[in-house]
Amino acid sequence: MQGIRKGESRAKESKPREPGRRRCAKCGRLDFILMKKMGFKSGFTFWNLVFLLMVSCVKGFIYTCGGTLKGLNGTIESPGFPYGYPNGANCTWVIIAEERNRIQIVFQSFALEEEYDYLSLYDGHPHPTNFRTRLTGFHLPPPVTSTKSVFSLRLTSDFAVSAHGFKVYYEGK
Ligand SMILES: [Ca+2]
Repeated sequence: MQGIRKGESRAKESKPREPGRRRCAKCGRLDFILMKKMGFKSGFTFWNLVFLLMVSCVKGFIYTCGGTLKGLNGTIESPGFPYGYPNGANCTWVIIAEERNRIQIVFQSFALEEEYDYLSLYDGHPHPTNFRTRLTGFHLPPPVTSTKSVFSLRLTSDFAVSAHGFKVYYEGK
């Protein structure tokens, strides 16, 4: 299975990555319009405005989601599945099973922009010491079973190009 926006992906590869410029293209236009309306009353007003726009730009870029799941079983889908997850996603799901139980996750669908967007798996809470593997691309990963009663997934995407996303079934055993 290939990405849903193959053309877009290729266009991206042919150009050098310019995160600052791409991320703030909208803000740049807004900046210009606002400056025109307000005029340059003073340097202080101008730099205040630039700072506010930079803050709103960075805020608008990050998309957070996820949550804590405590049921015996269930499914997790990336936001927007299967029509594409947002750019700038930083979503963490923590699955908590009953004590002494293990958690098995079975992938039902998986498509993330290869080498740019990732799903990180943690055998426990989403802490670097629990890091298990990082998945990307368009191949369905094999099932994974935790060694503890907690298992976490974290989706991170960059600033451009999306794909279907993922869907997993989890079960406490
Ligand atoms: Ca991406």
